[in-house]
Amino acid sequence: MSDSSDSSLSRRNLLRLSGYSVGGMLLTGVSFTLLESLAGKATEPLNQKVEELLFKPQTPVPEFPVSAIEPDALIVNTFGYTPIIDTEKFRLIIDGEVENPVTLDLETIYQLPKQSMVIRHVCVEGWAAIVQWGGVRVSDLLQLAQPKASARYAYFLSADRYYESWDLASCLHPQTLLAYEKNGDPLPVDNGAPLRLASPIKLGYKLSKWVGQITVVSELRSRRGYWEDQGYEWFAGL
Ligand SMILES: Nc1nc2c(c(=O)[nH]1)N[C@H]1C(S)=C(S)[C@@H](COP(=O)(O)O)O[C@H]1N2
Ligand SMILES: [Mo]
Repeated sequence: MSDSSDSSLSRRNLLRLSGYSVGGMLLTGVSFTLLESLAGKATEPLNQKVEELLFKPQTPVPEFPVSAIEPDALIVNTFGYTPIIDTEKFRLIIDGEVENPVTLDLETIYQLPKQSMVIRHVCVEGWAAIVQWGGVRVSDLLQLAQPKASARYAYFLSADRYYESWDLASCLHPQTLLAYEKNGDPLPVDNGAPLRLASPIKLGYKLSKWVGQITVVSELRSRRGYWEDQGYEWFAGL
């Protein structure tokens, strides 16, 4: 970023990120990329394929009005155990096929642009719920880490050992969030606090709760997802 920048938003975010250094060497690059994404400008492409995905406008799914929220319809669906997470010590790790692996605390994540949406959550077991989610776009988080040319998928690893893999385009969809709010309140632990996936483009089992790590990969591993490995469909698009 040049010193002659006149964007106060950019300066603020640069300072905020500087306060939560993710490592001296890569700080400038990380901030630069975030600022460029906030400003809506294309950086000099690292590579065509990932950059294409990062900036390709993806069709948003129509949202519901706030009045359509069904506060009691979201059924807690936890198959293993509910992990106990110390939010002070919590760190989100983004690693794998990225130029800049990052480790982010929650304060840093809360300072990133917040996205709110009212969408339908659909569980394959035959129920659905209209829910409002607030959180950070996964695309903004991946921008910080700068996926390499080889990046094609991302694994979302959860504190209860739940795991899911997604195609990168779905990760980068503007309505794919790591949510920390549900229906205007802080996300309850049973629903995946401090961070859970929310998106109108995937079935419920893709929407991992208690996400602590995003690992970008070029090839899917033999284990693709908690339910997928038991025969459920991998793409699971809505
Ligand atoms: N870590 C984790 N994530 C998970 C699950 C789980 O058991 N563990 N269940 C999935 C399923 S099948 C659904 S429908 C939703 C349910 O989200 P909720 O419990 O917030 O309603 O979480 C998904 N994400
Ligand atoms: Mo589900």
